[in-house]
Amino acid sequence: MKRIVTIQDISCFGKCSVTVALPIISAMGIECAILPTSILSTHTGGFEGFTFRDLSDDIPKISEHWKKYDLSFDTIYTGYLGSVKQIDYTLDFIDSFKGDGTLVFVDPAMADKGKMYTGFDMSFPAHMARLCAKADIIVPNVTEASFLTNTPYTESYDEAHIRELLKKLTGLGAKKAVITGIAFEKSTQGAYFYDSDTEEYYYYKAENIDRNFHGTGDTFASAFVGAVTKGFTLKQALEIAVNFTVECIKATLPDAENHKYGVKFEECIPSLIEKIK
Ligand code: PXL
Repeated sequence: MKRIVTIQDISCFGKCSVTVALPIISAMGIECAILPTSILSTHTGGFEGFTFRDLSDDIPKISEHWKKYDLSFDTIYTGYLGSVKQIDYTLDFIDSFKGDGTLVFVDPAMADKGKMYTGFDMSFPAHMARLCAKADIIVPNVTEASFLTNTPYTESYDEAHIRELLKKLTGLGAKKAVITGIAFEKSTQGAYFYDSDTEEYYYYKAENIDRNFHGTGDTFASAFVGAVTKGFTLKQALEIAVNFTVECIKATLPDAENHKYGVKFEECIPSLIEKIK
């Protein structure tokens, strides 16, 4: 059985990060170890007065303990990291645990819709870029891709702009980059992939549902990293993850007013299992 370790926060309510990654990756038949970086009462996207317990100093302690047992991981998957210190500890973790065949997968979760998430300023993307430099695959949204590459964020764009962003992203150091949430027209949305080794681009789109739900980036990233870890090609993995994310959004539409609670991915897990058979 393959084994992933995911390094990100636990948001106790409002499905995202670990509470999305762990069930999705487990359902795909992959062991999922967690390295929680902080515990929040809720995520930071729309809840007032959330608590934040910083677990940064536990990261090296957990890592030291794991080293004693020679633990190894097929994939290291990082998501939301709450501070520069957490990024630095995550870089140390990668140095310690990246073996020959280890895939380093970075979701630079820090911004959306042209804005940094609550709690971050514009000095943060340069630090996240240092983490992206150590990755094999990165999966930013358009805002994150713009901030990581010092490119002015624009709400609308054409294909040439996205390809340029993808080239700049791989210039940070990761060989492969995917930009999520790409819509060139109102009716479709998808993810755009670039492999700098083969200079190949691939865009996979599906139906665009014009509602915003929290945690869709984490839903996509978890299904994508799971499929890649299982050995699907990147194109296949992209299709699996895009289709799964759209299904999760559709399942949540009847409860759209609670968009900040996250998507109802649980109802779509049987379908995800079918997709990877
Ligand atoms: O889904 C990304 C995410 C993860 N963790 C926390 C967040 C967010 C986005 O807002 O606030 C704590």
